[in-house]
Amino acid sequence: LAFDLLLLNASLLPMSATPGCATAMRDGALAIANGRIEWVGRTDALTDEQIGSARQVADLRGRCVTPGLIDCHTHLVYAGNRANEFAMRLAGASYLEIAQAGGGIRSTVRATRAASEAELRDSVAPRLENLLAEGVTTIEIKSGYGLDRDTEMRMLRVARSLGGSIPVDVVTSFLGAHTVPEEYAGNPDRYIDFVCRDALPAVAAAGLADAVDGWVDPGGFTAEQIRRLFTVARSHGLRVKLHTGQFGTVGGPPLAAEFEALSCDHLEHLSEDDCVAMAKAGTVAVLLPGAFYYLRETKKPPVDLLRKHRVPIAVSTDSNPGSSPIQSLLLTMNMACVLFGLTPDEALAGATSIAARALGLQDRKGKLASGFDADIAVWDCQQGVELIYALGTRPCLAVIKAGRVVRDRAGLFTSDDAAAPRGSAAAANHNRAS
Ligand code: DI6
Ligand code: FE
Repeated sequence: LAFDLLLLNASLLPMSATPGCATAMRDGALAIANGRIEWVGRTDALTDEQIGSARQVADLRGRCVTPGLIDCHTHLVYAGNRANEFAMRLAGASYLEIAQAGGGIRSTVRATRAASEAELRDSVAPRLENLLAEGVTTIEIKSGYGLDRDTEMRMLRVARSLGGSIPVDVVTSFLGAHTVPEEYAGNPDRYIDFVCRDALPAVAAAGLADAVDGWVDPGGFTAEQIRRLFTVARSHGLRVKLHTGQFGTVGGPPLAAEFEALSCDHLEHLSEDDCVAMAKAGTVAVLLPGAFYYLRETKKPPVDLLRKHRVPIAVSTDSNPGSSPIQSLLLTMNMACVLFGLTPDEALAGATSIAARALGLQDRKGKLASGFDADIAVWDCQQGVELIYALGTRPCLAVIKAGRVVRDRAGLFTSDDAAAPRGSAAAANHNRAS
């Protein structure tokens, strides 16, 4: 069996045991064939013949290799920005006050409704590029800035189309129940009727959503309103997830657990009973330290309780124009450690294997293991903790997506080797290394 691509002498962070990923496997090797990881082991376990017959070989000389990062909660498709609200909050206004005065999510809804599909696509591409430059290979993108049927569908079409033109897997969530739009002001139940009877069925029929999301919180919807939404989601065979516990406790996690939600997201306000229910349902806790940071919150998610009850913890940017205008998953992982007290191990797992689980992709993504998708990042460091320790260092050297080298900033895969006759690739690479 010939490999398409062989990585040699890497410090591998396979993420296959949780926790325990900070210690890299030294002198690791990884073989790729047909877009999948074929084999993971030690370089000295490979025969010369195996190395010689690989189509392409790269000697990574001790550099870290992780699964491609996964950003499992973003609102990346939107028009306009809310820099003015950032300034207002710095001057003392609160996020909920701004929202109640017609700003907040509704302000982005106005801009997004006015934007064409092409305009939305053009504005999201550079945001996505910023995430991908840091080794992200899978991203979840939500709707939720349309809040009418056509704009919600336009957002989801834009999100879906990105995966076709950019080397990234995009998973979509329908977030029609993000907030009550202006035209339904004061009538949240009537708006939920619309979402359940009109928007969600249309989205489901068009195959535009992989999951259904909502917001249960003070300032958002009630658990009873979202129960109606989740019931309709289930009737369409769609998994659910929930924004909840950002500003208070109003019954989000138990509802999510009842519907075996993929994840509950935010969770600064979370009780021990909530943790028990989530653990039992297999629901992932997605922590969003960017929103905590930007809104200058002080109440942190109860990480000790999540650990105690073995609720899997993921970390995500929540990238959005209001509460978390962040296009860096590495920065977010650093925040999860510095602000919330996650260990570097937990933050790495939270942006790989556990993030995959939050998207229902745990059998294919987020680990370096045989049979998994060959989505891989190569880093300019020797240990995983270095990815989290420093800020602003651009440590991602190369990205492999579905077995193909799609980014190679340091020429690790450049290819006098690829052009060389089979059998001499390893030798050529070793020569250059010396
Ligand atoms: N929580 C969030 O963090 C985003 N939505 C939500 O319910 C923020 C969305 C925004 O402010 O535009
Ligand atoms: Fe969010």
